[in-house]
Amino acid sequence: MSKKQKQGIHELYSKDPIAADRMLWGRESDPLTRRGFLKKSGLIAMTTALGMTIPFSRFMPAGLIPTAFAAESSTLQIPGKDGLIVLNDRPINAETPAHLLDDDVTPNNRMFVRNNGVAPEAIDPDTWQLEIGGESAERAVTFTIAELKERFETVTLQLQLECGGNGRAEFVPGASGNQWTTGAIGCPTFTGVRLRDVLNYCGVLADAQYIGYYGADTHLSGDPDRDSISRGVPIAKALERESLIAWSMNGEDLPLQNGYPLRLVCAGWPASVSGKWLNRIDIRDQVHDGEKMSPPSYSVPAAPIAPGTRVPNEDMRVIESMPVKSLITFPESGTTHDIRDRMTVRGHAWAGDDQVVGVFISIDFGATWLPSALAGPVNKLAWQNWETWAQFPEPGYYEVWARAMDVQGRSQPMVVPGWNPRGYLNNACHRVAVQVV
Ligand SMILES: Nc1nc2c(c(=O)[nH]1)N[C@H]1C(S)=C(S)[C@@H](COP(=O)(O)O)O[C@H]1N2
Ligand SMILES: [Mo]
Repeated sequence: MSKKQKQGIHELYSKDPIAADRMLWGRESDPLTRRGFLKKSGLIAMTTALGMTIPFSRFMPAGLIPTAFAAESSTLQIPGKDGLIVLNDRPINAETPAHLLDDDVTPNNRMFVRNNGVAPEAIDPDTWQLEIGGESAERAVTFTIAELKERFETVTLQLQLECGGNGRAEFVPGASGNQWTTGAIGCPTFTGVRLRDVLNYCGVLADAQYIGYYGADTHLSGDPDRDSISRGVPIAKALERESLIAWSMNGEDLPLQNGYPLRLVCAGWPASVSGKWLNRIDIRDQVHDGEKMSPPSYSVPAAPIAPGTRVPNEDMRVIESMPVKSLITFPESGTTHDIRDRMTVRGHAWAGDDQVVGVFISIDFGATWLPSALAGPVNKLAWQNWETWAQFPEPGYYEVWARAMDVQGRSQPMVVPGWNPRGYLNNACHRVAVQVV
């Protein structure tokens, strides 16, 4: 698909999205009920902009903007990160385009970066200290990284980290914050010690409720007394076998931007609970009250609300396990495909603390779904790989959609779910554009 083809409607949408929608879909279209059809003039405008027909246009949900029109952003470079899209350079935030997440295990140079503050400098791993304390610790203990390695069993697990705000860019009305599309997710292997072993060594008192982490990054204001972020998890999650204090990612030192030399990994929950540049963990006798721990941070309304509604903090709840989701990592969106060939479609799927039991794809805007071959996770809280193929009936513009279902029967919505003020938890189906010739 040429850049020029994409630009036509993208321009139309960026100038006046409401007028563009009205022109294409007509007034009567309702994106929530999916009633209403593409107007004939709308179909003509869309196919003209795309430069090709849309064979399954009769199934397009009302208000759908072809994913081929998604805007492309900057390619500023972060050392050690190749091809990531930088969303913000202070603090540094960068996401990974879906097709660069094709590896079963996310390489270090493809792992997204989400910073709330400024990464520490001049780090010496030999003198780095991790202090364990808090009201519910029997005794406070300080460890060097060498002592952690010496004293506790070393484990390596593949663990998925997804930012709670991944997908935020799709909410309407928009939410402020980094405009993540689909790339604030990754699943590298981490090597470290189990958090539970370290906590038990220090002694977890019976009244322990939560753990809270502290990191060595500095607040954007430069104020040394302010934490950029200090979150945590309930004690049960902290004591899970998969919760790690890790010094290594894919067999190498953690990349600086991913928390070198030490980080917490509590996978399956918003990645904001996985503290980077880790230098302190408190065992708390109450819900941890660190920076960005309480609503509205990393919180959603306790009950559904209309888009755009203001929600008082007391009506919000802190996000725990993340919802079921999937990503198409091959083909790359915008690809051109020969009609004679069948097209391999593959990607990953994950479901917070749960397992994924099925991934389906659609090439006709969700009218019909094809199952994929889905592998089990290599260990609990790792994403799962899936693969299938599609054959197209005629040339034209298609979208491949993927939809995963978790073990509890929960599935991804085809439209953006549950609007919330901060734009968290968008687990709508991933869509890639394909031009069949
Ligand atoms: N110390 C510290 N830990 C942190 C953060 C941070 O800004 N500082 N960001 C959190 C958030 S919001 C996310 S999504 C993940 C991102 O991890 P990554 O940058 O390694 O992908 O780290 C979490 N841990
Ligand atoms: Mo995050």
